[in-house]
Amino acid sequence: MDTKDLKFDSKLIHAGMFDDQFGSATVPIYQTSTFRFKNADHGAACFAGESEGYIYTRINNPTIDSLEVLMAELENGYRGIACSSGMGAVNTIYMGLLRQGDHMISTDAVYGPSRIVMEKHYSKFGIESTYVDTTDPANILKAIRPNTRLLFIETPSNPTMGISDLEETVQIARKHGLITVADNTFCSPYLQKPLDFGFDVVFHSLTKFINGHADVVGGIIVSREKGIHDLLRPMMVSLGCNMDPHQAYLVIRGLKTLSLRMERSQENAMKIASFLEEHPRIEWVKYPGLPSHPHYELARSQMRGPGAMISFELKGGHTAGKRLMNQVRLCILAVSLGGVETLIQHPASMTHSKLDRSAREKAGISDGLVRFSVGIEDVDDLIDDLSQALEQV
Ligand code: LCS
Repeated sequence: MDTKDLKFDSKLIHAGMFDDQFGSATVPIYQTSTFRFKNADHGAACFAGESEGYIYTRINNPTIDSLEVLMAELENGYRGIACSSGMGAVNTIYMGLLRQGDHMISTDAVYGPSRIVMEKHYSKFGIESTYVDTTDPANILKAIRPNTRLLFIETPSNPTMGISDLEETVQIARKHGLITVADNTFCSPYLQKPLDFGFDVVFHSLTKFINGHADVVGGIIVSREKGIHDLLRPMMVSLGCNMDPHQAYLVIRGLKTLSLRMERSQENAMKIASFLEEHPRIEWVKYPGLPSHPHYELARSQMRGPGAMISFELKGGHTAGKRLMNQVRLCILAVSLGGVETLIQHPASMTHSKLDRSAREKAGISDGLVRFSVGIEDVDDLIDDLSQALEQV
């Protein structure tokens, strides 16, 4: 069935599905590493790209294909490339789009490892990078050099919740011939579609909202056009960071409830952010759904909703934050995000601990910042848990 013209929620259920010989209603798991050719000529034709047959699961597999088609439809892109993790997607993008002597501009508060791998490892191969606060387009303009090739932004940023202007970023990039990439992990395509704003590439850690059940690690890249897809696809295959068919099946299953989960968790997040903002033990709260957020209007204009991620700091900084994290009972003290369960973590000592302190401080990741990923539990229970924990701080 052609699902291209269906609405988003119908695509979640039906896009990427294909007919098989048994009439399966859900995508079967093709748990096979390799595929039998009909004969030697067929094998040669598959390798030559002259036949559509499957070859080997690192290269292609029907279950993984299904997820790639589904994600491309949700992001309004050409085609997806599923990866073993979000970092697999990041490295496929860096390796596929950058050459020796190139320069990349990125958001200073990106997910820590996306920055660490660039600064520590790609620099060894002559690739330069500059990390700036991309919420101000003037900073992007100032950072552009003659060898700048890639503009890699994360919005909202992890963990500072900064919002970069998608439209303006694309305008700057087009004027200077830069390829644009957006990490859409905090939003999922339910809340934000960077390709619709003209971005060349969007990617996700599927581990988060898209799978949504804290039981899979995965990543996906969706390109707007065939040209960039054709650069990235062979790179993923060569790096060997392909997704596994069972992983793909679980993500497809998780995706069916994306809209329901996003709606419920952002409704909970709005109530929790308001509760925290009014609490006497809280210094500040950053949540795009609160009018106090510095980019509240921009978030409203480019996101369908404010999402389920909140950053805040307690009065008493890190010491107080540590006490809070040790006192919560229902909320789980763990990294990752975007699952049905509420998680709390401390970026400076956990997800962003490998960045040096000065880079963290410059990016707004204070030692006292606590990050909260709101799940779909009953919000009253979550607020009760936070209240009792805050009382003991
Ligand atoms: N991009 C963002 C925005 C992320 O938050 C993460 C993981 C990645 C990429 C990498 O994806 P992965 O390889 O883990 O699938 N973020 C994590 C976090 O904030 N806590 O634990 C992992």
